[in-house]
Amino acid sequence: MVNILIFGPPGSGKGTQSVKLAEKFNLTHLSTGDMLRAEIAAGTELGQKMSSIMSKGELVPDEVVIEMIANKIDTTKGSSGFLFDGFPRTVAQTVALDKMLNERKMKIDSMLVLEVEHDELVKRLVLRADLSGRPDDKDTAVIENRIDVYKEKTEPIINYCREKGIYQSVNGMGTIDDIFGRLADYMKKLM
Ligand code: B4P
Repeated sequence: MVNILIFGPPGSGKGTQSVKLAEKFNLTHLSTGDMLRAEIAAGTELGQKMSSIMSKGELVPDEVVIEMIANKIDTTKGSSGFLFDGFPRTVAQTVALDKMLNERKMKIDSMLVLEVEHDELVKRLVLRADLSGRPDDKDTAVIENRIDVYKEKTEPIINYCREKGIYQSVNGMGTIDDIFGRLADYMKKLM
């Protein structure tokens, strides 16, 4: 089993690259953003509660996403590893993931951090808004808030992973294929 965190600010290409990496390396792609949007689309009680938090660009409560991830890990059979996309987003989520994996005789093997300039992040998300219809992509003030939340609550995870010796920075600027090539090179060393 190889378990990887794809990490980076909103718009850094986590979702885009995770789909391609999961296919190439036969990993199970777990995106908490996708899981939450599926709850909203299905009109569940949880989805209704989370919708207003997400449309403001704030993080949903830790316990909600931790439970979602634990369920997915336990119900996925025959996987050769997990690619975590958009999870963890707080140090508390990271500690919970570590514990969850340890209890199941697994660990986080690497954290690949996509580095992208601020203006490029905003540009990508504004462009995506038309296609995605996502309320959190439509408004530049919400996009800026998401980037601020990332810096305040999510970026501290980098130090946690650096201390564990699993942090790897990756240039996230350029074409989707260029970035995929860089990520795939790191992945090959881990497989
Ligand atoms: P996410 O779904 O994770 O949203 P995201 O940060 O915007 O990343 P995403 O993967 O979608 O975008 P990507 O960078 O691939 O989360 C949404 C919300 O859910 C959060 O704000 C939060 O409220 C909640 N949530 C999710 N997980 C949570 C957690 N663990 N805890 C608490 N709350 C949580 O790509 C963006 C765009 O750029 C795409 O259109 C893509 O085509 C384009 N792009 C990518 N690479 C490019 C490139 N190289 N060149 C040009 N365009 C590129």
